[in-house]
Amino acid sequence: MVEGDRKKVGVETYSAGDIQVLEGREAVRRRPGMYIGSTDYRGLHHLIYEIVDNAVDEAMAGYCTGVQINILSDGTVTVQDDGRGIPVDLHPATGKSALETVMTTLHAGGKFGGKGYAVSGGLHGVGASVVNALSSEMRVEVRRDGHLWAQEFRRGLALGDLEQVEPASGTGTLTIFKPDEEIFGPLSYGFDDLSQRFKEMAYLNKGLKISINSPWHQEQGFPQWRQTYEFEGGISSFVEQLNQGKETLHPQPLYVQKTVENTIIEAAFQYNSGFSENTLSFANCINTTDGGTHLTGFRSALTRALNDYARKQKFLKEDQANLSGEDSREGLNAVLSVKLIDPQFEGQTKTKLGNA
Ligand code: 28G
Repeated sequence: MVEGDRKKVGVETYSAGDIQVLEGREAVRRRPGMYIGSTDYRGLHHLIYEIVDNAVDEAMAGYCTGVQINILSDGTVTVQDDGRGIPVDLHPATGKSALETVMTTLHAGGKFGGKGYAVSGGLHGVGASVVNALSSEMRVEVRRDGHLWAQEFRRGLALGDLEQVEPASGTGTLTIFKPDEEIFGPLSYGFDDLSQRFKEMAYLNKGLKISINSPWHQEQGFPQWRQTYEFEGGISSFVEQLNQGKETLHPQPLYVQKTVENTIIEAAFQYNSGFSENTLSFANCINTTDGGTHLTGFRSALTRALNDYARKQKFLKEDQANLSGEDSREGLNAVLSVKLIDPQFEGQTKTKLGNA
C-alpha cells in the first residue's frame, strides 16, 4: 500500500472538550481514591453526599427548599431538588450544554469561586462528574425554561445528547445514578450514617426540608427506612437536641446572626448545669472538627462579652480577675456555623478553617 492510498473512514469528530472528558473520566476510574477517598463503604456514601451537597448549594444560594433522596431496591440512588435546575444552554467553551459540561468535565461548576456558598471541604467538592464517572448508569433530568430535559450517561460517557423531553412546569434537578459495582462491589448502604448527615444539613440550613426514603433498607429488613428533617429553628434546634435530657440554665438557646462582607455567621448556644463544653463548628456545612478561626473568634468573643457584662453589672469587683475562657465555657452547648464564598480548609484532614 502506497502512502496516500489509505482511505479515511470518518471525519475527526473529537474536540478538545471530548478529550478533556475522556481524560477526566479515565483518571477518576483509574484512581477513584484520589477523588472520593476510598472505594469502600465510605467512598460509596461519599457519592451520595457529593450529589446532595449540590442540592444544598442550591439551597444556600436561596433557590431550593427541598431535597428528596431515594435508594431503590437495586442500589440506584435518586436525588431531587426544587432549585433552578442545572442550566441547559450551550456552554461556549466546550460546545456542549452546561449540563453535559458539569456532568462530564472534572471540576466544571466546581467550588472554586463564582458559585456562591458551596458545601466543600475535606474530600468533598469533587463534583458531579466524579460521581458520573463512577456510576454504571446515570440520568439527569432538569425542569427549566418550560421543559423537561434529560441526558443519560454510562460510566461517565454521554449515551446521547441532552434531550428536550416534553413541556413541563416548575424547576429543579433530578439525578439518578447507580454506583458502579465494578468499583464499589455489592452496593450496601447505612441508613443511620446517611440520615445523620441529612439531619445535620437540615439543622444548618433552616427551613430546608430533606427526606430520605429507602426501599433498599426496607427490603433488607431494616426497621428504619424513611425520614424527613426540617427545622424552622435551624442551629437553635440543633443546640436544643444537644441539650436534650440535660438540665438547662435558661429555657431557650441564645442565637446571634450577622453577615459581614458575604460571610454569614450564626451561633446558637445554651448553658446546662454540667461542666463540660460541647461546641460544634461548621464552615459551609462541613463539620470543622479541628476548629479554626471561626471557633477561636467565637470563644474569645463569648469570654469578652461575659466579662464586659460582668464588669458593667458589678458582678466582678474591681479587684477581681476576669473570667477565664474555660470559665465562660463551663456547661456550654453551642453550634457555630459560618458560610463563606471561598472557605480555606487546612490541616491533614482539611477540617480546620483558616480564613481570617
Ligand atoms: C438533584 C441532584 C442534586 C443543582 C443547580 C443550579 C444551577 C447550577 C446546579 O449551575 C453551573 C456554574 C457557575 C452558573 C446556577 C441554575 C445558576 C443559574 C444554576 C443539583 C452556572 C451550575 N441557574 N442545581 N448547578 N453554574 N442541583 N442537585 O445538582 O455559573 S446543580
